[in-house]
Amino acid sequence: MDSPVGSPKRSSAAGGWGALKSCGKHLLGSRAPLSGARALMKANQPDGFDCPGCAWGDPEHGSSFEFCENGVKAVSWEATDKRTPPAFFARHTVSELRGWSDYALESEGRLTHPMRYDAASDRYLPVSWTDAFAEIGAELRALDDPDQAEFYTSGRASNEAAYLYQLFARAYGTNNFPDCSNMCHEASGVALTEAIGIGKGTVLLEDFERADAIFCVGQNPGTNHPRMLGDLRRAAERGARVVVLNPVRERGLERFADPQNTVEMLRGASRPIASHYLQPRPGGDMAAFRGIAKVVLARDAAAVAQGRPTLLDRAFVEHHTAGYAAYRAAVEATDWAQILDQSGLTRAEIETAADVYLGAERVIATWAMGVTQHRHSVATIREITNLLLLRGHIGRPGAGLCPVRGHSNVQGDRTVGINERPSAAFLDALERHFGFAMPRRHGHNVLAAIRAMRDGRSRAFIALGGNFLRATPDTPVVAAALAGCRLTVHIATKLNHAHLVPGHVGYILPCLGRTEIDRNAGGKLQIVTVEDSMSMVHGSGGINRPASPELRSEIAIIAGMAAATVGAARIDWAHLAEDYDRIRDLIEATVPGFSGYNARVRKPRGFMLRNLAAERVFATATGRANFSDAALPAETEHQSARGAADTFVLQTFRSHDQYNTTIYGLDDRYRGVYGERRVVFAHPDDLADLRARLGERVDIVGTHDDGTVRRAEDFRLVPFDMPRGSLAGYYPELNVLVPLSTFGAGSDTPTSKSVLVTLHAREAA
Ligand SMILES: Nc1nc2c(c(=O)[nH]1)N[C@H]1C(S)=C(S)[C@@H](COP(=O)(O)OP(=O)(O)OC[C@H]3O[C@@H](n4cnc5c(=O)[nH]c(N)nc54)[C@H](O)[C@@H]3O)O[C@H]1N2
Ligand SMILES: Nc1nc2c(c(=O)[nH]1)N[C@H]1C(S)=C(S)[C@@H](COP(=O)(O)OP(=O)(O)OC[C@H]3O[C@@H](n4cnc5c(=O)[nH]c(N)nc54)[C@H](O)[C@@H]3O)O[C@H]1N2
Ligand SMILES: [Mo]
Repeated sequence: MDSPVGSPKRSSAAGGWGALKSCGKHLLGSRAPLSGARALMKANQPDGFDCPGCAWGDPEHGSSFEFCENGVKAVSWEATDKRTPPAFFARHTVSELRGWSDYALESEGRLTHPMRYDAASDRYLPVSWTDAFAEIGAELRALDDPDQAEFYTSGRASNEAAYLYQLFARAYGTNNFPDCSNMCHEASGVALTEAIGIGKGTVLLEDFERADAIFCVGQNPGTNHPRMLGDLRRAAERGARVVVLNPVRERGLERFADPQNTVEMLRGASRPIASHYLQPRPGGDMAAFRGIAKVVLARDAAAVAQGRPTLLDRAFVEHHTAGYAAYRAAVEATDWAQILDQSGLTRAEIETAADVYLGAERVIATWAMGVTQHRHSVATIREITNLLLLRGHIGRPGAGLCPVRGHSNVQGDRTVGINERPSAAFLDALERHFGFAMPRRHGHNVLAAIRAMRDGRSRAFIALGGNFLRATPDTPVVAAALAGCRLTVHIATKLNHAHLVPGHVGYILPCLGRTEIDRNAGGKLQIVTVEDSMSMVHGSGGINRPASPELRSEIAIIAGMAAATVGAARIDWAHLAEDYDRIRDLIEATVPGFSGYNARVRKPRGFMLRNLAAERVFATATGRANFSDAALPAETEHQSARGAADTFVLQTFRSHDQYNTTIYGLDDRYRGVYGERRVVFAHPDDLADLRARLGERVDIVGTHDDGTVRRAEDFRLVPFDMPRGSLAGYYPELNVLVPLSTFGAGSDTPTSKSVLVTLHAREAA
């Protein structure tokens, strides 16, 4: 039987009853119906915890329960009553567990005890916290140079944990902070810092209530930021235009039934979201935005020539920007043939998008991984920014730039100092406050850390959460790099594959999750804080009983390792871990924007960090917002694929049932895939041809020529509404195909959305 093409039931919308049914299933399936349901009522509430799902902002009136199917999955996955205790590790060798799927490993439930790898029995054995800290400290002290240690952060860590972690690593002597954001929104941080002087977005949630046009580029909010759909939908209902750019037809962006709207749910009604759905070729967004700008500038020139008023915000361009003339020249020099070929859009589609842009008083542009994970991502984000600058769509209500962040606190972790290239000002502030010298050498990001471990230059790997093995490119290389380390330490809630390639000395240290109650020895409840995509900082306190009495908070674990490594003479780590208010006082003293921190985070919605760009103060070298006059890439991956026989450009994205490397289930409901993950989506015409030549199931082979053979085996072909010559499939399974040697210019982000591959018939078994 043929698989469904595109959305399985064209009429059915995203959200709706499917979402409700799925929530029930996940609550029951995680065996956490009670704690899970109780926890949900407290998600994103003033007195509850920040949802460990996405980084979308919380509504102003935090009293109404914001419903989100994938938030339910994130919460119930953590609040499960399944456990992975020492007895589990006694039953299974590490070699055996390496054969398990990501899904099977995490399905075992929460880790309960600190564990140390025992090479003789190839098992993890329980260990005391005291012994663990002592050995980790001794191992770190024994390295020749602190720069031989890597301190990885995953973006779920709270501000307090992240701050203490960077303080530990810097007191130890290194700036090696590979961070999940290196694989995520790094290009946004780099591009926006160059363009507007701050590596963050400039809009608030309220701005979505006032925008006339929203360009939603390269993201799939129906799955990855479901609460954003509510804001897009309300905007669409008011008559705002929502212009989607996505090579793939994502159902959540087409229609959405709000599960929080009882009337709608009973009527089975749903509302359209996108007013315009453009399907560029992969990597074609820079060309698409260049095309829109070309139309805008041509119309402006015509208007001015005819004596009509300019279409641009001349005052803004003149007083607040630099580089306009060079940009205008670059746009004029870009030829339409290249714009149309790279973008894959028609001239008419681009003209229509320009009409929407010109017809709007207030424009917001949002984007995520479809934009950031290409070679020319920084240039693409600069081009999106260029377009907004032309009519002054920054620093006024209802308008601005909105990179939609991934992990719930990835933005906050950066704010409080997780940065391999810290500013001199930040290091100066730390030195003034703590009275000792901070390391000044720039450290490693993710790719540099992998190379250093691979080549034996780095010998210790510490992870504050995450799954470094499965989230990174070239999985076998990273496995060998981790296993070759002298020391590996994973602070984690659940077992994953990164834990199964231990170094010579290997630890798993289990921690409290965000949903759990965290009390200090004196019984005082502790809260942590996080920053969302809109730079709002707010408190988060757990409500569930900890999964095991042995668990410690991330902060307590970092403090324990720090004391054992660098001693307590300069910093009293235990004292800080005793009361997180003390860590917040340190943040306030050393990071700008946090004055009155402890009082302000206890207000219902927290507080907004000052965002100068949103006030039209641009902290760039020119003191203005900078246009970029970059040329289009000489060739996009899609163009090079067409030049090579049988070659496709493959993107790796998320299914509806996963959170990054955490797999909640095997369905991808909005794309009509059930019970499997080894699928590869293709245009129906490409697929018919491939099927005729190769059969139902194929192997995927990377063609990037750097001497490494990359092969992912046994994927089922599924037809989908997407451009010819492109393919799509799920991360992390396809990370074996993503090369370490291709990355974004200026961002070093792996090119997870544009991998060159060929497809092959399955070799007869
Ligand atoms: N439930 C859930 N929520 C999550 C996550 C999760 O895994 N599950 N992950 C979190 C994290 S860390 C992040 S970073 C975000 C990720 O959020 P998204 O960026 O939405 O994640 P992806 O699934 O990678 O989807 C990328 C989208 O970009 C499109 N795309 C691919 N290539 C191109 C291109 O060249 N141009 C354009 N215009 N579009 C393209 C794809 O078709 C797809 O729709 O979500 C966060 N929230
Ligand atoms: N091919 C491809 N690769 C990608 C991407 C892609 O789109 N395509 N996306 C990239 C992106 S955007 C990102 S952000 C990265 C994600 O990379 P990571 O952040 O490293 O990966 P996660 O899957 O989010 O980490 C999951 C693990 O975190 C641990 N964990 C969960 N909750 C907690 C907690 O509260 N505390 C602690 N200490 N640990 C916890 C659990 O043990 C769980 O197994 O992957 C990147 N990799
Ligand atoms: Mo991310």
